Amino acid sequence: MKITSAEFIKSAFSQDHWTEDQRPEIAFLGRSNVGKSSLINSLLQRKGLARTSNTPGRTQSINYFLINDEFYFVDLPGYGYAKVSKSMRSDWGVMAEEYLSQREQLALCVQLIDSRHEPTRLDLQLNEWLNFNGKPHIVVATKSDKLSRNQLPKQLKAIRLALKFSEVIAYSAETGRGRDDVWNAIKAANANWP
Ligand SMILES: Nc1nc2c(ncn2[C@@H]2O[C@H](COP(=O)(O)OP(=O)(O)OP(=O)(O)O)[C@@H](O)[C@H]2O)c(=O)[nH]1
Ligand SMILES: [Mg+2]
Repeated sequence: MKITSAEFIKSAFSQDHWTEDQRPEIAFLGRSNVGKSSLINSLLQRKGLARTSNTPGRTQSINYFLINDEFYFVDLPGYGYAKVSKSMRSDWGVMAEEYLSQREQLALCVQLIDSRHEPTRLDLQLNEWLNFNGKPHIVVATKSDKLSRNQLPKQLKAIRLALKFSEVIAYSAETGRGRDDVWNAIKAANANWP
C-alpha cells in the first residue's frame, strides 16, 4: 500500500465530535497496551503519529487519522484498564461501544490480541459481539516478535481455536511481520465499501 498522506485529524470525546463525511473507517480495538497505536504507526510507517506508551490507558479518546485523503484509521480507547466490572459497557466505556454499534461508516474492525496470551474474557466478549452483530473484522495477534519460532505457531493455534470465526494474522510492529496481510484486508474492506 502506497501511503501518500497520513494526518492526525482529531480526538473525539463524544458522538458529536465524530467526523462528518462519508469516508470509510477502519477501527482498531483491543485492550490497553496491546499495541493499537503501534500497529497504526507501523502500517503507515510513520513513527509517533499515533501516541504509544508503556502506561496502559494512554489513548482515552477516539482518534481519527485520515489516510491518502480516502479513508480513516480510528484508534479507539483500550478496554480492560478502567475499573474491573461485569458488563462491557462499564469495563470499556460508553464511547467505544456507541461508536461500534452506531457508526455506519465502519468498514472494518481490526481486533488486536496479544500473541503471548490466551484471549482474555473481554477479548472473547468483543469477538463474540463482532460476530453476532455481523461486523466485518480481522484479528491481529500483536507483539509476535516476543515469541520464539516454536511458541508462535502454538499460540496462534490457541487463539484461532478460541476465535473460531475470525481470520487471525500474526503481527510485529518491530519487524513489520504481517503488514502486507493486514493491508490486504483493509484494501478489500475499502473496495467493498459502497
Ligand atoms: N516488542 C514489541 N512491542 C510492541 C509491539 N507493539 C507494541 N509494543 C509495545 O507495547 C507498548 C504498548 O503499545 P501501544 O501501541 O501504546 O498500545 P495501545 O494498545 O495503543 O495502548 P493504549 O493506548 O494504552 O490502549 C509499547 O511499549 C509498545 O512499544 C510489537 O509488535 N512488538
Ligand atoms: Mg494507544
